[in-house]
Amino acid sequence: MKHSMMKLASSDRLFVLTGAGISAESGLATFRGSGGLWNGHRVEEVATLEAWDADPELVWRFYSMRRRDALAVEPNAAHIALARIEEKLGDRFYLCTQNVDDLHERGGSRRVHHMHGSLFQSRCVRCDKPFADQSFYETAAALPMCNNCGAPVRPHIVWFGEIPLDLDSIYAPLDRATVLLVVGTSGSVYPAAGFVHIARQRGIRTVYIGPEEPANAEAFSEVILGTATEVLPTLF
Ligand code: BJW
Ligand code: ZN
Repeated sequence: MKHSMMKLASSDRLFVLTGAGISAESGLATFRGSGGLWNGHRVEEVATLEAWDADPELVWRFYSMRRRDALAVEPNAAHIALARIEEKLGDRFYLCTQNVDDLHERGGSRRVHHMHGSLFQSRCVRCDKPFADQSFYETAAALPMCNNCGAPVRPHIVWFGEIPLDLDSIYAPLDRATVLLVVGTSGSVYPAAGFVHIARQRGIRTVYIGPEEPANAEAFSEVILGTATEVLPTLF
Protein backbone atom coordinates (compact mmCIF):
# COMPACT_ATOMS: atom_id res chain seq x y z
CA MET A 1 0.00 0.00 0.00
CA LYS A 2 1.22 3.47 -0.78
CA HIS A 3 1.48 6.41 1.56
CA SER A 4 -1.67 6.95 3.58
CA MET A 5 -2.11 9.63 6.20
CA MET A 6 -2.20 8.16 9.70
CA LYS A 7 -5.15 9.55 11.57
CA LEU A 8 -5.48 8.89 15.28
CA ALA A 9 -8.69 9.27 17.25
CA SER A 10 -8.43 10.91 20.66
CA SER A 11 -9.19 7.54 22.23
CA ASP A 12 -6.42 5.71 20.35
CA ARG A 13 -3.48 4.11 22.08
CA LEU A 14 -0.31 3.92 20.04
CA PHE A 15 2.37 1.25 20.47
CA VAL A 16 5.57 2.01 18.53
CA LEU A 17 8.32 -0.54 17.81
CA THR A 18 11.53 0.77 16.27
CA GLY A 19 14.58 -0.97 14.80
CA ALA A 20 18.00 -0.11 13.41
CA GLY A 21 16.44 1.60 10.37
CA ILE A 22 15.29 4.59 12.43
CA SER A 23 18.91 5.37 13.30
CA ALA A 24 20.23 4.72 9.77
CA GLU A 25 19.76 8.33 8.67
CA SER A 26 21.74 9.46 11.72
CA GLY A 27 24.64 7.46 10.29
CA LEU A 28 24.50 4.24 12.33
CA ALA A 29 24.83 1.00 10.37
CA THR A 30 21.96 -1.47 10.34
CA PHE A 31 22.60 -5.17 11.02
CA ARG A 32 21.42 -6.84 7.85
CA GLY A 33 21.80 -5.96 4.21
CA SER A 34 24.63 -3.82 2.87
CA GLY A 35 26.93 -2.45 5.56
CA GLY A 36 25.64 -5.08 7.98
CA LEU A 37 29.06 -6.57 8.59
CA TRP A 38 31.71 -5.74 11.13
CA ASN A 39 35.29 -6.75 10.31
CA GLY A 40 33.83 -9.63 8.33
CA HIS A 41 31.73 -10.86 11.27
CA ARG A 42 27.99 -11.29 11.09
CA VAL A 43 26.06 -9.99 14.10
CA GLU A 44 25.28 -13.61 15.02
CA GLU A 45 29.02 -14.13 15.59
CA VAL A 46 29.54 -11.29 18.07
CA ALA A 47 26.12 -10.99 19.74
CA THR A 48 25.88 -14.37 21.48
CA LEU A 49 26.90 -15.82 24.82
CA GLU A 50 29.05 -18.33 22.92
CA ALA A 51 31.00 -15.47 21.31
CA TRP A 52 31.44 -13.85 24.73
CA ASP A 53 32.70 -17.10 26.29
CA ALA A 54 35.07 -17.76 23.39
CA ASP A 55 36.46 -14.25 22.90
CA PRO A 56 35.36 -11.49 25.31
CA GLU A 57 37.99 -9.17 23.86
CA LEU A 58 36.42 -9.40 20.39
CA VAL A 59 32.98 -8.77 21.85
CA TRP A 60 34.19 -5.74 23.84
CA ARG A 61 35.96 -4.35 20.77
CA PHE A 62 32.69 -4.65 18.85
CA TYR A 63 30.66 -2.89 21.52
CA SER A 64 33.39 -0.26 22.09
CA MET A 65 33.17 0.55 18.38
CA ARG A 66 29.37 0.71 18.66
CA ARG A 67 29.75 3.16 21.60
CA ARG A 68 32.13 5.32 19.56
CA ASP A 69 29.76 5.31 16.59
CA ALA A 70 26.72 6.21 18.70
CA LEU A 71 28.58 9.02 20.51
CA ALA A 72 29.50 10.55 17.13
CA VAL A 73 25.97 10.88 15.72
CA GLU A 74 22.85 12.90 16.44
CA PRO A 75 19.15 12.00 16.58
CA ASN A 76 17.30 12.62 13.31
CA ALA A 77 13.88 13.99 12.37
CA ALA A 78 12.25 10.59 12.92
CA HIS A 79 13.44 10.32 16.54
CA ILE A 80 12.27 13.89 17.11
CA ALA A 81 8.87 13.23 15.49
CA LEU A 82 8.26 10.33 17.90
CA ALA A 83 9.16 12.54 20.88
CA ARG A 84 6.56 15.09 19.68
CA ILE A 85 3.90 12.39 19.36
CA GLU A 86 4.69 11.22 22.91
CA GLU A 87 4.21 14.80 24.10
CA LYS A 88 0.77 14.89 22.49
CA LEU A 89 -0.44 11.43 23.50
CA GLY A 90 1.09 11.16 26.97
CA ASP A 91 0.39 7.77 28.50
CA ARG A 92 -1.56 6.68 25.40
CA PHE A 93 1.87 6.34 23.76
CA TYR A 94 4.37 3.52 24.34
CA LEU A 95 7.80 3.32 22.70
CA CYS A 96 9.62 0.02 22.55
CA THR A 97 12.93 -0.04 20.70
CA GLN A 98 15.18 -2.90 19.68
CA ASN A 99 17.98 -0.37 19.37
CA VAL A 100 20.68 -0.12 22.00
CA ASP A 101 21.66 3.44 21.02
CA ASP A 102 20.36 6.43 22.99
CA LEU A 103 19.06 8.47 20.03
CA HIS A 104 15.41 8.26 21.12
CA GLU A 105 16.32 9.78 24.49
CA ARG A 106 18.52 12.42 22.89
CA GLY A 107 15.68 13.16 20.45
CA GLY A 108 13.46 14.04 23.41
CA SER A 109 11.58 10.81 24.15
CA ARG A 110 10.85 10.54 27.88
CA ARG A 111 9.95 6.88 28.25
CA VAL A 112 11.75 4.34 26.11
CA HIS A 113 11.78 0.60 26.64
CA HIS A 114 15.07 -0.84 25.34
CA MET A 115 14.11 -4.47 24.89
CA HIS A 116 17.58 -5.49 23.62
CA GLY A 117 19.51 -3.52 26.25
CA SER A 118 21.53 -0.32 26.25
CA LEU A 119 24.89 0.42 24.69
CA PHE A 120 25.87 2.76 27.52
CA GLN A 121 25.28 0.30 30.34
CA SER A 122 27.38 -2.67 31.47
CA ARG A 123 26.86 -5.31 34.11
CA CYS A 124 28.90 -7.79 36.14
CA VAL A 125 28.17 -11.35 35.00
CA ARG A 126 27.77 -12.36 38.67
CA CYS A 127 26.21 -9.32 40.43
CA ASP A 128 23.99 -8.74 37.39
CA LYS A 129 23.16 -5.11 38.21
CA PRO A 130 23.45 -2.74 35.21
CA PHE A 131 25.40 0.52 35.62
CA ALA A 132 26.13 3.50 33.35
CA ASP A 133 29.33 3.00 31.34
CA GLN A 134 30.66 4.98 28.37
CA SER A 135 34.18 3.47 28.38
CA PHE A 136 35.98 1.69 25.56
CA TYR A 137 37.61 -1.67 26.24
CA GLU A 138 39.74 -2.55 23.29
CA THR A 139 42.62 -4.69 24.52
CA ALA A 140 42.80 -7.92 26.52
CA ALA A 141 44.57 -6.05 29.36
CA ALA A 142 41.80 -3.45 29.53
CA LEU A 143 38.85 -5.84 29.91
CA PRO A 144 36.69 -4.59 32.80
CA MET A 145 36.24 -6.49 36.08
CA CYS A 146 33.60 -5.93 38.78
CA ASN A 147 34.69 -3.63 41.65
CA ASN A 148 32.48 -5.65 43.92
CA CYS A 149 33.35 -9.28 43.23
CA GLY A 150 36.09 -9.32 40.56
CA ALA A 151 34.03 -11.19 37.96
CA PRO A 152 34.04 -10.04 34.33
CA VAL A 153 31.85 -7.10 33.31
CA ARG A 154 29.86 -7.53 30.06
CA PRO A 155 27.81 -5.19 27.87
CA HIS A 156 24.20 -4.81 29.09
CA ILE A 157 22.93 -6.16 25.78
CA VAL A 158 20.44 -8.92 24.97
CA TRP A 159 22.26 -11.44 22.79
CA PHE A 160 20.73 -14.23 20.70
CA GLY A 161 19.31 -16.91 22.97
CA GLU A 162 18.85 -14.46 25.87
CA ILE A 163 15.43 -13.24 26.98
CA PRO A 164 14.62 -9.64 26.03
CA LEU A 165 14.39 -7.24 28.99
CA ASP A 166 11.19 -6.96 30.98
CA LEU A 167 8.91 -8.56 28.38
CA ASP A 168 5.91 -8.37 30.74
CA SER A 169 5.98 -4.59 30.66
CA ILE A 170 5.82 -4.76 26.83
CA TYR A 171 2.88 -7.12 26.42
CA ALA A 172 0.53 -5.12 28.67
CA PRO A 173 0.64 -1.94 26.50
CA LEU A 174 0.70 -4.07 23.34
CA ASP A 175 -2.53 -5.74 24.47
CA ARG A 176 -4.15 -2.35 25.11
CA ALA A 177 -2.95 -0.61 21.91
CA THR A 178 -5.40 0.39 19.18
CA VAL A 179 -2.63 1.08 16.65
CA LEU A 180 0.76 -0.63 16.24
CA LEU A 181 3.38 1.39 14.36
CA VAL A 182 6.61 -0.40 13.40
CA VAL A 183 9.55 1.55 11.99
CA GLY A 184 12.81 0.42 10.37
CA THR A 185 13.17 -3.23 11.35
CA SER A 186 13.68 -6.21 9.07
CA GLY A 187 11.10 -8.28 10.95
CA SER A 188 13.49 -11.18 11.28
CA VAL A 189 14.38 -11.24 14.99
CA TYR A 190 11.88 -12.67 17.49
CA PRO A 191 10.03 -12.01 19.72
CA ALA A 192 9.88 -8.40 18.38
CA ALA A 193 9.02 -9.63 14.86
CA GLY A 194 5.96 -11.36 16.37
CA PHE A 195 4.40 -8.24 17.93
CA VAL A 196 2.53 -7.61 14.67
CA HIS A 197 1.00 -11.08 14.80
CA ILE A 198 -0.23 -10.47 18.35
CA ALA A 199 -1.69 -7.11 17.32
CA ARG A 200 -3.23 -8.52 14.15
CA GLN A 201 -5.01 -11.26 16.10
CA ARG A 202 -6.74 -8.51 18.04
CA GLY A 203 -7.74 -6.86 14.75
CA ILE A 204 -6.03 -3.51 15.39
CA ARG A 205 -4.35 -1.36 12.72
CA THR A 206 -0.77 -2.40 12.10
CA VAL A 207 1.41 0.00 10.13
CA TYR A 208 4.99 -0.53 8.91
CA ILE A 209 7.29 2.31 7.80
CA GLY A 210 10.58 1.67 5.99
CA PRO A 211 12.18 1.79 2.54
CA GLU A 212 11.59 -1.90 1.84
CA GLU A 213 9.13 -4.57 2.91
CA PRO A 214 10.09 -6.40 6.11
CA ALA A 215 10.13 -10.22 6.31
CA ASN A 216 6.77 -10.16 8.12
CA ALA A 217 5.15 -7.63 5.72
CA GLU A 218 2.07 -9.75 5.04
CA ALA A 219 0.97 -9.40 8.67
CA PHE A 220 0.65 -5.60 8.46
CA SER A 221 -2.58 -3.88 7.49
CA GLU A 222 -0.51 -1.03 5.93
CA VAL A 223 3.04 -0.85 4.64
CA ILE A 224 4.29 2.68 3.93
CA LEU A 225 7.42 2.55 1.78
CA GLY A 226 9.75 5.46 2.59
CA THR A 227 12.55 6.29 4.98
CA ALA A 228 11.86 7.08 8.63
CA THR A 229 12.73 10.78 8.29
CA GLU A 230 10.63 11.12 5.12
CA VAL A 231 7.52 9.56 6.58
CA LEU A 232 7.40 10.01 10.38
CA PRO A 233 7.38 13.84 10.47
CA THR A 234 4.39 13.82 8.06
CA LEU A 235 2.21 11.57 10.22
CA PHE A 236 -0.45 12.72 12.68
C1 BJW B 1 15.24 1.80 7.28
C2 BJW B 1 16.05 2.85 6.84
C3 BJW B 1 15.53 4.16 6.98
C4 BJW B 1 17.10 0.99 6.49
N1 BJW B 1 14.32 4.35 7.53
N2 BJW B 1 14.06 2.01 7.80
C5 BJW B 1 13.91 -19.49 14.81
C6 BJW B 1 12.62 -18.98 14.77
C7 BJW B 1 12.19 -18.01 15.65
C8 BJW B 1 13.06 -17.51 16.61
C9 BJW B 1 14.34 -18.02 16.65
C10 BJW B 1 14.76 -18.98 15.78
N3 BJW B 1 16.05 -19.27 16.05
C11 BJW B 1 16.46 -18.47 17.05
C12 BJW B 1 15.42 -17.71 17.44
C13 BJW B 1 15.40 -16.69 18.49
C14 BJW B 1 16.19 -15.48 18.11
C15 BJW B 1 15.82 -15.04 16.71
O1 BJW B 1 14.84 -14.38 16.47
N4 BJW B 1 16.65 -15.35 15.74
C16 BJW B 1 16.35 -15.03 14.33
C17 BJW B 1 17.61 -14.49 13.68
C18 BJW B 1 15.75 -16.24 13.66
N5 BJW B 1 15.84 -14.46 19.07
C19 BJW B 1 16.44 -14.39 20.23
O2 BJW B 1 17.36 -15.14 20.54
C20 BJW B 1 15.88 -13.40 21.22
N6 BJW B 1 15.61 -14.03 22.44
C21 BJW B 1 14.71 -15.00 22.52
O3 BJW B 1 14.06 -15.41 21.56
O4 BJW B 1 14.57 -15.49 23.78
C22 BJW B 1 13.66 -16.59 23.96
C23 BJW B 1 12.33 -16.13 24.47
C24 BJW B 1 11.76 -14.98 24.02
C25 BJW B 1 10.52 -14.60 24.47
C26 BJW B 1 9.85 -15.37 25.37
C27 BJW B 1 10.43 -16.52 25.84
C28 BJW B 1 11.69 -16.90 25.35
C29 BJW B 1 16.92 -12.32 21.53
C30 BJW B 1 17.22 -11.49 20.34
C31 BJW B 1 18.37 -10.54 20.64
C32 BJW B 1 18.73 -9.72 19.43
N7 BJW B 1 19.96 -9.08 19.66
C33 BJW B 1 20.49 -8.20 18.62
C34 BJW B 1 21.97 -7.79 18.96
C35 BJW B 1 22.11 -7.14 20.25
C36 BJW B 1 21.88 -5.64 20.18
C37 BJW B 1 23.00 -4.89 19.53
O5 BJW B 1 24.16 -5.33 19.52
O6 BJW B 1 22.70 -3.80 18.99
O7 BJW B 1 19.65 -7.06 18.47
S1 BJW B 1 20.53 -8.91 17.00
C38 BJW B 1 20.16 -7.45 16.13
O8 BJW B 1 18.93 -7.67 15.43
C39 BJW B 1 19.87 -6.37 17.21
C40 BJW B 1 18.62 -5.76 16.68
O9 BJW B 1 17.90 -5.12 17.71
C41 BJW B 1 17.89 -6.91 16.06
C42 BJW B 1 16.86 -6.51 15.05
O10 BJW B 1 17.48 -5.89 13.94
P1 BJW B 1 16.71 -4.76 13.17
O11 BJW B 1 16.53 -3.58 14.05
O12 BJW B 1 15.51 -5.32 12.53
O13 BJW B 1 17.81 -4.34 12.08
P2 BJW B 1 18.05 -4.93 10.59
O14 BJW B 1 19.41 -4.51 10.18
O15 BJW B 1 17.73 -6.36 10.53
O16 BJW B 1 16.96 -4.18 9.70
C43 BJW B 1 17.04 -2.78 9.47
C44 BJW B 1 15.80 -2.37 8.72
O17 BJW B 1 15.82 -0.96 8.59
C45 BJW B 1 15.72 -2.95 7.29
O18 BJW B 1 14.45 -3.55 7.12
C46 BJW B 1 15.83 -1.72 6.39
O19 BJW B 1 14.99 -1.78 5.25
C47 BJW B 1 15.36 -0.62 7.28
N8 BJW B 1 15.90 0.71 6.98
N9 BJW B 1 17.19 2.39 6.29
C48 BJW B 1 13.61 3.31 7.89
N10 BJW B 1 16.24 5.28 6.54
ZN1 ZN C 1 30.24 -8.49 40.55
